[in-house]
This record gives sequence, C-alpha cells and structure tokens, in this order.
Amino acid sequence: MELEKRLRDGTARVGIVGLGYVGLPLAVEFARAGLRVVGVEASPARAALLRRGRSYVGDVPDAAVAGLVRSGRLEVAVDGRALEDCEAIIICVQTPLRKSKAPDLSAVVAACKAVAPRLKRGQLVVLESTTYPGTTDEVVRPILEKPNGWRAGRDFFLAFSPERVDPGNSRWTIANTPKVVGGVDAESTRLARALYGKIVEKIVVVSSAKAAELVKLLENSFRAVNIALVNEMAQVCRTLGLDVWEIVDAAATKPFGFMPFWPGPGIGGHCIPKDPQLLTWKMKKLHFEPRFIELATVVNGGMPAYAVSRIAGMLKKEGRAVKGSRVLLLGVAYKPGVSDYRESPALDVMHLLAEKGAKVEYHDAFVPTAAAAGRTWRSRALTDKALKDADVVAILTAHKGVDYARVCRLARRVFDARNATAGLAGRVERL
Ligand code: SAJ
Repeated sequence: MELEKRLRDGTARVGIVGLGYVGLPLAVEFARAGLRVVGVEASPARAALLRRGRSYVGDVPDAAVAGLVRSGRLEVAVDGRALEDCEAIIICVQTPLRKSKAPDLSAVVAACKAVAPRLKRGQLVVLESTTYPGTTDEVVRPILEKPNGWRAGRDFFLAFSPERVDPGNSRWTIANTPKVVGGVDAESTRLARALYGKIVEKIVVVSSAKAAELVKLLENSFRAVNIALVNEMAQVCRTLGLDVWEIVDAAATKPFGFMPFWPGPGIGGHCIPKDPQLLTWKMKKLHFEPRFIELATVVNGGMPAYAVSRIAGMLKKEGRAVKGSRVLLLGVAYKPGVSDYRESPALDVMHLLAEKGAKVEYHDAFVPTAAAAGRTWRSRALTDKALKDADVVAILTAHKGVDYARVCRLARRVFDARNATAGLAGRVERL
C-alpha cells in the first residue's frame, strides 16, 4: 500500500484541510515527525500569516510555523489543488449549529467537494470534525465516491478520528492523548491507525466511523451534563443557604466514583455547548428523544440569566435597579487562560444586562476587544477607579493574574460566579 510504504520510509505527504485550533497543531505535529504537510486554509488572511511564519493558534508558537514553512515541511495553500500529491488527507473544519440548532455541515461538504475531484486511488481520507453519528458514511462517503464511481474501502479509504484538543492544556498534547480511529472498513481503520501512529503514542481502534463519531459526542455530552448538574446544584445550594463550592470541594474528596465539575455563569467554547446538540438533532431524526442531554443544554443555557438575576438581586438589596447601574465584568473569555470568547456565556450576561439598561463594561487582559450585542467592546484597564466606579464587579471567568484580593478590597460589591474570591474578605456574593 502506497500510504503505508511512504509512512514507513518517511516520504508520505499529508494534506490537512482547515488550519484552525485543530488542524494547525496537527499539521505541525506531522511536519515535525518528518512528513511533508500540505495545509489548506480557506482564509487568505490566515494563509498569508502562516506563510509569513506567524501562528494565530494559541498553542502553536510562531517559531514552530516559521521553521516548518521555511524548511518546506509545511506548505500552505488556499485551495485543494495541492492535495492530489498527498497519500492521506485529514479534514478539520468547523461544524457549527445553525440558528435552528441543526448541524451546519457546509464546511465539511465544501472540503469534501474540494477533495473529491482530486481523489487518487489508495488515498486515505479522515474526517476529524466533530459531527453527528453517520456523517462519514452518509455525507462524506457519497461525495468522495461520486466523481469516479469508486468505492470507499476498495478504491480509496475513509475513516473518522475525533479531535481531542483542549486549548491551553499543556499537560495533554497531541502526542500523549490517545487517538480514537474508526474506518468504514478494516483496511481504512488499519491505514488510519498507521497514519496517526506517526505522531500519537496510543491509538484506540473502534469498530466503525460511526462509533468513532459517537465516542466524541459521549465525551463532550458527559462534560455538558455534569456541568449542568453542578449548575443546578448551585441553585439548590442557593435555596438551601449553602455554598456550592464547599459542597463540590467536599464531594471531590471521595477517592472513587466522583469527578468534580464546577458551576459557572454558563458554558462556552466551540465544543461543549454545541456537541451534545449534534447528537440530539440526529436522534430526533431517528425518533428518539435524548431528554437527559437536552435538559443539560437547557440548564446550562439558563445560567447567564441566573447570573444576571443574582446581580440584580444584589443591587435590589441596596435599593438599586439594574437600569442605570454600572456593572464591570471580569473575564469574558470562555474559560481561563484563553483569549477565545466565542460562545462565551459572558456575552449573554453582557447582552442581558445591557438589555435591562445597565451600563456594562468588561476587563479581560486576554480579550482586548470583543464584538458582542451589536457593538465592539473594549477591555477597560483594571484601575482602582474602574473597580470603585462599578456598582457591581462580576467575576465570570477567573483568569490567573488578576489580584482578586484587590478587587474585593476596592469594589463596592462583587458577584463571584467562579469562586475566584475563595477565602477573601469583602462584600462578595458567590454563585
Ligand atoms: N466549564 C464549567 N465547569 C466545569 C468545566 C467547564 O462551567 O467544570 C465551562 C468552561 O468554563 C467553558 C466550557 O464549560 O466555558 C467548556 O469548558 P472545557 O473545559 O470543556 O473547555 P473546551 O471546550 O476548550 O475543551 C473541551 C475539552 N476539555 C476538556 O477535556 C477539559 C474537551 O472536552 C474536548 O477535547 C474539547 O472541548 C473539544 O474540542 O471537543
């Protein structure tokens, strides 16, 4: 097999379609392993940055891109022409939800249509985009088989392998995070295993592409439902006059059978809010209602409004209405240590407070500007004045590097949705 031979002798060329937070680190890893990599990035601006040796993905340093581009190990293209020289092609494009909550596979379809006319006999195509079970077989396969009347598993090979990138996580890397692979047939699985074996220490083979698709959705639905559980527990504790952080901390001392998750003002990022809904959509098409997963989406989705109700309650206690009150939000990124504010619950909190007539500002050293609620917001410097001016300072994402003791000392009132002020004195209410 051409791919296996070239993988063995190190002359294999790998095409990676989509150089985002999944595709770019993958391209760098394959190039570092000595393979020739062709990265196809639809955004001309991003492609230009990469060609200039610049990275736009936090976990990939400029130097890594610059060295690989300079050595010719990483070639950046904006269309699929260069893919025909590759023995393997990996598709890592986004799979957002439409407003209707149906999956938007337009990027996957576009990538497949770019690959299909250039498909070569024996090539391996792998989809990494997180998607509903059945996508590889029902959507990708027909597009790839159509131009030549070829069959996947015979004329070319096709597999699914979920990405397990955790942005900002330096402990778990591409190399040491086990990689699940599932092909449309045994040969496709075998080839996918050989390909990823060049850069990943442990490959986990499952029985099909559909199984691999569902593994990913279980992983992220697991997170979503457990986060929803503690978010509901936060409201239970509020009703009982208990501190949810104390309760979870204590439960987490159980050395078996428990895994801590932490409540917050909602969930953000490009995975956890979306992935369970990919599964829900598919299962409803098959006349099955995954009520538990759906309920988690509802509970998590209700947290921004709950956080705003708590802020309103704090103001009301002092005879103040939300309307006209000044609220400074601390941390709008979707999680600590990242600059990505996509889908961040902080945006919902901003929107809801602005809708109620509050004067909203934010401070986030990782997010200098944010486009939200129809305007561009600028991060306000965390000066003493900024803290004293606010009627409420609301901590929504607990980045490291913020002096929370100073926040508690200077702010009139603090609403802490992330337990960033644990053990600190001040007029603080916690979620
Ligand atoms: N969150 C909570 N409470 C928690 C954990 C998370 O409120 O106990 C919130 C976070 O603040 C964030 C959202 O949920 O807004 C998602 O957090 P996350 O830690 O799951 O971060 P992601 O989406 O960047 O990465 C996740 C991966 N995270 C971990 O495994 C720790 C993993 O689930 C996937 O590999 C990745 O999404 C993906 O790309 O699918």
